[in-house]
Amino acid sequence: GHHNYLYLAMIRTTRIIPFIAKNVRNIVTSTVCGTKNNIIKISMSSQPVNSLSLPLIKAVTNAFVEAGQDDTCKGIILNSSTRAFSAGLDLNELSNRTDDELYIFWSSFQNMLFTVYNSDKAVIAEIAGAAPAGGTMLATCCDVRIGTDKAPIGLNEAAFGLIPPYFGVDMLDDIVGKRVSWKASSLGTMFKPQDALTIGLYDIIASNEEIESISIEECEKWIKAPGRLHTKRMLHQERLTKWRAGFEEECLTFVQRVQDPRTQKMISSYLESLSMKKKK
Ligand code: CO8
Repeated sequence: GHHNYLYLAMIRTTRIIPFIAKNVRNIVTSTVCGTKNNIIKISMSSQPVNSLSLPLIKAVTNAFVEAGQDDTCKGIILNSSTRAFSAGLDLNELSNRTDDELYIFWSSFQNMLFTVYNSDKAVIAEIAGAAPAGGTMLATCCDVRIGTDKAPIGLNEAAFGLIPPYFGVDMLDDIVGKRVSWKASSLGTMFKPQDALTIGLYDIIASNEEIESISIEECEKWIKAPGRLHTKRMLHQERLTKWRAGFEEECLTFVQRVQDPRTQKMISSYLESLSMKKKK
């Protein structure tokens, strides 16, 4: 609305560095960077590990929408200012919820991934910490993934009893090929960074010190290719069409799966095991 317009006007005229996306309780910040100041860095900062809660999902979505509306912005770098890139879905969002809450959650999650995947900007994922499950999905919706040697990545759902969503597997298929993707999603494999590089899930491995500058360099390389945008639109068309057509049914399937008492039990014991780990 009006508020948004003023906010965008502020970005265009003053380019204050860093500016904070206002509507998001500071769990996501957007900063301008790059040699021409035409890259927006979107940093997720929901402590401790950027698990994807509804507010974080909405904040990431808004940050991408706002960057998308900024014509001076040519590229986006998505990163994290916590120790993980993202711990995937916040499993508390799946525990003891109503059908409506789950429906809203899953449509918001899908909407975030579409928004990232559908972005016209050159989008780089700068991954300096773990990116399991939903974290992987966020990364695979970007054009390029740059990891560090401290950043395992993979659809690990099956390793603890959940089913990865079909669109997450689709995205992985497109990057590493069907056999590698199907095998990894069935076993719930978390790839070590070097292995992720070998299969093409990471495009580059960088040191912790260099990852920021390498991400900018890579983003500027993508920005420079004159045919990049139309090629991206062409290549993404098929997935987007399938995704849009299946959107609502996917939400209903999700609600059903999550409400299954076995799933509920599994989620609570997994959450418990995560917090037990810490007490050791
Ligand atoms: N959800 C909720 N809380 C979490 C999550 C999560 N995904 N991940 C971590 N936390 C919590 C921990 O319980 C811990 O809480 P507390 O401080 O209260 O004990 C806190 O965050 C910090 O976690 P760690 O101490 O484990 O932090 P580390 O730095 O040691 O490790 C990791 C970070 C590697 C990210 C680790 O936390 C981890 O492996 N987390 C689990 C990741 C995971 O398996 N995510 C999958 C989520 S499922 C998903 O994304 C897709 C589901 C598909 C749909 C299903 C349909 C049926």
